[in-house]
Formats: sequence, C-alpha cells, structure tokens
Amino acid sequence: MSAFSFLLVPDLAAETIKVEIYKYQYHPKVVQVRVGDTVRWVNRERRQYHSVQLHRDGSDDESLDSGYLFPQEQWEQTFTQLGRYSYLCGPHPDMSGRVEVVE
Ligand SMILES: [Cu+2]
Repeated sequence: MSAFSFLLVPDLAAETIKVEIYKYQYHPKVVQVRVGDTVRWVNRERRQYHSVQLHRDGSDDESLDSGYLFPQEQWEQTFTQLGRYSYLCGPHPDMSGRVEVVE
C-alpha cells in the first residue's frame, strides 16, 4: 500500500447517516456518528414540511438552520467537531433529536 492510498482511508471511511422525518418525529431520534461523517435528514411526510435547527450543546456557535424541508426534500451536514448537537424543528419545537459525534 502506498502512502498516498493510506492518506485516503479517513475519507473512504466517512459515512452518511440518514434520519427520516415522518409522523412529526425524527427517526431515529438520536444518532451516534464519527468525526467526518455526514447526517442527512429527509422529509418523508406526505404533506407536512419540517426543519432542522441544530446547535452544538454548550457552545456559542450559531445554530444551523435547514429552512423548511418540504416532502422528499433533504438537508445534510458534515460533522467535523466532537460533541453533542441538539436539534429541533422550527415550526414544531416539540420535535427534537440529537447527533452525538464521537471519535
Ligand atoms: Cu416539524
């Protein structure tokens, strides 16, 4: 194996984890991912729009906001920092979920 291919390993190992939104809930509600992974939220409702407002717990970072996701629309984020990221739905703050980024 060349040094070059060794350097590519972290990228190849990165995964995309899907969170589906339906029945006014995120499924699964909590996901654990590794640094470098991407989480993709997909709205599977028939008619209802939702959103994802994401914030790293305990940080001063600005929240990230997907904007309205209409049925079948999706939004994704790549996580490059360790931590717990709580999120909720703008129009329905009772809807919540969490991304835990581990090594
Ligand atoms: Cu919602």
